[in-house]
Amino acid sequence: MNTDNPNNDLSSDDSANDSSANNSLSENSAPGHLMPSAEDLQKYFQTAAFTVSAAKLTQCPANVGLEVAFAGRSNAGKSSAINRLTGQKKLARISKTPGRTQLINFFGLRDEQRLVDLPGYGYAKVALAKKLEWQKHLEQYLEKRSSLTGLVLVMDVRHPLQPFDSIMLDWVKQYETHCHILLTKADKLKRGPAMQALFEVQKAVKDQEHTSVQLFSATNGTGLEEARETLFSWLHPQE
Ligand SMILES: Nc1nc2c(ncn2[C@@H]2O[C@H](COP(=O)(O)OP(=O)(O)O)[C@@H](O)[C@H]2O)c(=O)[nH]1
Ligand SMILES: [Mg+2]
Repeated sequence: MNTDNPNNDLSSDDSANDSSANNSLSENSAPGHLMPSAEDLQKYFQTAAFTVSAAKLTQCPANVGLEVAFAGRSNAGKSSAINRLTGQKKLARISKTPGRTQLINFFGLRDEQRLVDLPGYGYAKVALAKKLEWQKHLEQYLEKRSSLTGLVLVMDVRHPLQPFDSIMLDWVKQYETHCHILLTKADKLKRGPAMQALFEVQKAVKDQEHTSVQLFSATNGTGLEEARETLFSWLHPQE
């Protein structure tokens, strides 16, 4: 059954398209973790609703409950990933002008759980001073948000592990946050090259604790259920 939001014109059955379910390091679902059905996961993420945009830490919602933040270079596909995960085509505005918005966008799920769209980085037209200011705000966010339970690091599968991504991976190590890498736009590559990219990134992060990686596509739903399961387990640590 397809219970996707009517706004979503990607009308294919999510689970049928999830062709990469076994492709990731499978360290995300703790033993005994009760995982809802694909349909219930979809319903859970569909409850996401925009809460607030923050230009700095003091404007963020109360630091209670748990949240998962999406980081990545401008244009990597963060907003598209959030839209696909929540089954809401227009939730996180997909910008055709990369780097324009420098705001942290919060989307509330049920029970003080949130998804957070962090500002993009790496767009050439953003001045250096702006980039440094952004970096300061982002680091403050990562350091001070005790409700931050995990970071989704979104990379274009065709250009993974850029300098920005390495900075993020260092911070993940420093702040001991979970990290799940989405190698997105997997629909742009044939299976062979996509798997090759997956193996390379897996190899690069194999010594990094609490870090996993998978293929993803906001366009055709590759890896959708796997990503939802990872985020759900982070947001429900006791279940
Ligand atoms: N083919 C394909 N294009 C994608 C995918 N995800 C994002 N895009 C495109 O990449 C561009 C940037 O996406 P966006 O979500 O705005 O990136 P953000 O800057 O990281 O939030 C847009 O033109 C999207 O349509 C995907 O999985 N497959
Ligand atoms: Mg965006």
